[in-house]
Amino acid sequence: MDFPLASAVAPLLQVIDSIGSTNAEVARRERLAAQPHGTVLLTLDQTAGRGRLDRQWVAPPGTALAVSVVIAADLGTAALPWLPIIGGLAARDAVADALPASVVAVKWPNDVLVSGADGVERKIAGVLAEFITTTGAVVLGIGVNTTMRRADLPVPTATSIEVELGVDTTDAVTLADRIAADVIRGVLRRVAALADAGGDASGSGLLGEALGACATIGRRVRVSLPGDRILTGVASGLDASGAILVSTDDGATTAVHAGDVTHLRYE
Ligand code: BT5
Repeated sequence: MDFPLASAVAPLLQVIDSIGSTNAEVARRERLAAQPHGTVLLTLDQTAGRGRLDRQWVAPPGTALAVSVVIAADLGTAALPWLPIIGGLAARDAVADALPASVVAVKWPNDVLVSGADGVERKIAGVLAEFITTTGAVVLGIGVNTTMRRADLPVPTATSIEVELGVDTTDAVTLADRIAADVIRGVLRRVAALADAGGDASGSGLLGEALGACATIGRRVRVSLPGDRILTGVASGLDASGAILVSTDDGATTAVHAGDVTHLRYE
């Protein structure tokens, strides 16, 4: 498989025909020896994809891009929560470019959603960031549903570029190459800007960009917090650490650093 566009933007790129999980493999290699910043592993056949919190990321062979990027930049620990957000922003741009007629947005922290003609938001991409304690690098994994057909969608809440375009003639490798190149370029560009700003998300422009691209801001949300706690309120912003600010009905504002957000439609 040829990925000329992705090869041109990744400092080091390996394309693999099939693998359990690109993140697990890049993390395994990183624990053996530190890899250069921008090392990329990608496949169109990931057989044991991982989501957050031990959930699964599922895609039939050849229908989705799985890409993992080694982030070994000098950002400082406080900036690390921004990496999954960077992954989401890069994936959002890549999908928006492939779907110019669609509304594509980020759901905090890092899901990419497409609004269908029926007004329902469906997930087209997800991000998993894994911190490797031995080297301090982060493996940033991004999955994008490219040529999945409607019958292939793993969950009813999913969609793909092909489903949204309404055509089934797309060349899978060409499309995946274009998406991969956009994702890798978008990740490395934002990480470089964050590093240049000394890890300051506001100074690097990242905070402002995330506020603009994140459909969660301004929405009424339900947040499942670790420990089965639920928070309901309006997402009012992001703080400098990348946490989402949720204003609850009692007037309090809580900064949520980790949780699963549901956009509420009718409350
Ligand atoms: C994610 O987790 O969204 C992170 C997905 C990261 C995948 C990439 S691919 C490259 C790298 N290598 C890996 O092994 N992983 C990364 P989370 O927010 O926990 O969402 C998982 C949930 O999304 C599942 O429980 C399903 O409900 C749903 N889901 C599973 N597969 C999906 C798909 N292909 N498209 C949309 N939704 C999916």
